[in-house]
Amino acid sequence: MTEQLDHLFEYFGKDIIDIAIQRVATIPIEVPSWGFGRGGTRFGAYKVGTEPVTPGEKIAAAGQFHKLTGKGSTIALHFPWDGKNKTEVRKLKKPLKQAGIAAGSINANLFSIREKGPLTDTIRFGSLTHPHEKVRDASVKHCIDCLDYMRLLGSNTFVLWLPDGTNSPGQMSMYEQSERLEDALLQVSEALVENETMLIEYKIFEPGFYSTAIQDYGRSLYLSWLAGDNAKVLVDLGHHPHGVNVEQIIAQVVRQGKLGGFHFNDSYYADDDLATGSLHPHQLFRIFVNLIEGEMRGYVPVHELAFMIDQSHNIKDPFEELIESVENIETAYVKAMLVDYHGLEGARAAPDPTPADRILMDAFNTDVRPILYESRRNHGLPLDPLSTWRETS
Ligand code: AFD
Ligand code: MN
Ligand code: MN
Repeated sequence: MTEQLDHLFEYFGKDIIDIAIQRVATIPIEVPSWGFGRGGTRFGAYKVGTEPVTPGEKIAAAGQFHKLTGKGSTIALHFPWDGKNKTEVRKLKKPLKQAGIAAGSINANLFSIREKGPLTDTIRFGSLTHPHEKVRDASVKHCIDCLDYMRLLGSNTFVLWLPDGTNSPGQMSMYEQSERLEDALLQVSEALVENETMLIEYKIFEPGFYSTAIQDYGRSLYLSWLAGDNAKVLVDLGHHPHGVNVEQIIAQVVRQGKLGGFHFNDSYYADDDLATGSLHPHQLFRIFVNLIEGEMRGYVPVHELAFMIDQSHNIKDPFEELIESVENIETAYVKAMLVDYHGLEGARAAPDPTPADRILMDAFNTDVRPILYESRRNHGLPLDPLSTWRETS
C-alpha cells in the first residue's frame, strides 16, 4: 500500500495527494434519519426486522455509522416523522448526544396525513399551493414549526421539498399554483434570521404526474432569489429528467452564489434513490470537478456546501448501502482533486479538447483507494468500513 501511495506521490505530486488525503477526511457528508430505515415501493416495503424504527434507534445507528466511516457527524431529520411537537423534538437531544452526532438539516414533511388539524387527506390537492387558505396556512405553520425545531436542536439548515403538483390539466391554474407558492414561501423565508439557510429542492415529477410546483432548477433558483439571502438551491441528483447536464446546472447556480447543497443518490429511470455513484460514477466525478473549479474561481468553497445522502434502500441493507454511497462519494471527490486543473485550462484555451479530456480521464482512471485508506488510517477509522461492519455486527 505504501508503495502505491509512493507511486501516486510521484505521479501527481506529494502536495496534491496530501491535500486529497486531508480534504477527503474532512468533507462533511450528512446522512438522513429516514435512510436508516428500509424504504418501499408502491408495491410494498420488504422489511426484514433488523432496521431501526424509532427516531432514537435511527440516531443510534447514525452514531455507529459515524464511528465506522467518520462521515455522518450530522443527521438530517424529518418532521413529523422524527417528532410531532416540541416536547418530542426536545427528546431527540439525548440520543444525539449519546450517539456523538448533531442534528443536521431539518426537513419539512408536507405529504403525510396528520392525525389532527387541516392537513387531512385533502393534502393530496397540495399544501403550500392548496386551493383552501386554511390548508396553505397550516402548511406554512408546519414549516415555521420546523424552524423552531431547527433552533431547538442547534441546527441552522431548513430543507423544503414540496410535494405539491397536479395530475391533470384541469386540476389547478398554473398561475394560481405559482402565486400561492410564492406567497407561502415568503412567509416562511421572512421567519428566517441571519445565518439560517433554507434550501429549496426541485423535482420534475412525483407525486404530481402532470405538473410539479417546483419542477426544475430554474424555478428553485428564481424562488431562492425571491426569498432572499437565506435561501439557496438544493440539487437532488435523482430529480431531473433523463439526459440533463447536472454539472452545468451546478456551474450556473454556483456563479450566482445560490448553490446550497446536494441530495446524493443515483438513478437509472427517475427518482430511484439508488446508491450514490453505483450507476453513474463519472457523473459524480464531473460534479465534483465543477465544484472544485468553482472554488478555484473564488465561488463557494466545496466544504461549505451541504452534502446529504437522500436514498431509499429497498433491497440492500440500508446501513451497508449508506457505507457504499459514502465510499463512492469519497472516491469521486478524490478523483476530482487529482485533475490537473492548470493543464486543463491550457488545453481549453488552445483550444484542444483531446488533451483536455485525457486530463480528466487520467484522474478518473486512477485507483484512489490508497488515498482513502491513508485518510482513514490518519483518523483511526477502519480501512474497509463495510467489511468491518460485517465482521462486527
Ligand atoms: C422525497 C423527495 C425528496 C425529499 C425527500 C425527503 O423526492 O428527495 O428530499 O422525500 O423529504 O424522497
Ligand atoms: Mn431529496
Ligand atoms: Mn427524491
